[in-house]
Amino acid sequence: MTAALPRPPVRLSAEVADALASGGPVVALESTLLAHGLPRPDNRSAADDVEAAVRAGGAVPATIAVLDGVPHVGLTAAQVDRVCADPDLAKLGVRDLPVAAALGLSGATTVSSTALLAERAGIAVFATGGLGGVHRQSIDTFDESADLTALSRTSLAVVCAGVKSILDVPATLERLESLSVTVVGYRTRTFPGFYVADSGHGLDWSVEDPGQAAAVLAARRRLAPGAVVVANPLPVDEQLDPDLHDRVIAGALAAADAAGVRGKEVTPFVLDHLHRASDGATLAVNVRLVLRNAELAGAIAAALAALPA
Ligand code: PSU
Ligand code: MN
Repeated sequence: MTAALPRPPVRLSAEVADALASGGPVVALESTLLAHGLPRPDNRSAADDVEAAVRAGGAVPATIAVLDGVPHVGLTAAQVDRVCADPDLAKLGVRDLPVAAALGLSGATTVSSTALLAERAGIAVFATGGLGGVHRQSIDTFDESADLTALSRTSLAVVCAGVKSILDVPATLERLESLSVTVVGYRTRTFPGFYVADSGHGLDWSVEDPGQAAAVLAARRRLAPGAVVVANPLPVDEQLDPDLHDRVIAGALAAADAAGVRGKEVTPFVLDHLHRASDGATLAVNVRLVLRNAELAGAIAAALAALPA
């Protein structure tokens, strides 16, 4: 029998290492949404804008990706260039990390793998756009994102605008309950609908400010492993027109079906289809909600750092 398993080497940028060493606020950011969720070249400026939003919220950003087999937590500008420019960059969930590490491969990290690597680095707050979840037709395809089980094991606050609206939202909420993932609305008792403010599904709990979100996370960390999802809706005046939303989503799902797209290609295919079918409207809203989540995550990290130990 082995003693504790060795931890995978995680390379921290100097700024992130300094912030963590002094107990300062840090926010993890995933790279799949940059590499596979947003089109090139817009993804490159979005990457900078997301990091700036974390700073505006009061924390140090730590964008995470695997480069030449090494998980990097906090990227240089040249490393962000690599993530955003390479059309063949792999999409790495948790199960893909050992292969990338052993074979020296590079890839963008999803919510699941970013959460794991962030936790290993000692980061407690994470911002993304929308979580992966249970796909529509999952009864036939068994397609449920590894994000959900990962969040049941990692002790982070994850700020998101709900789950991507291409998914089966009520089924995803049921799975989050089964997995004992804590879910709170940010100033709302309805679960956000990603591109739209309201998914139509209720929540049991809400928090009113970053300090309350930080206190819920601190209590969760004292209790048992598992994430706190902070669901942050877009304001109604910034959401995608709901009629356009329903129309383009139906078209994108039908296109994915017709093209026979399966597995981890589904989410990038559908997001790309939506961006085209809406003439960029979904893209603008997607970037906007990620920026809002990043800023709120920065404020939650700052509030967490200010809590008494
Ligand atoms: N949120 C976005 N855009 C994205 C994603 C989330 O706004 O591209 C990504 C995340 O990285 C998430 C992944 O973990 O989609 C889920 O992919 P899958 O459904 O294949 O598990
Ligand atoms: Mn999937």
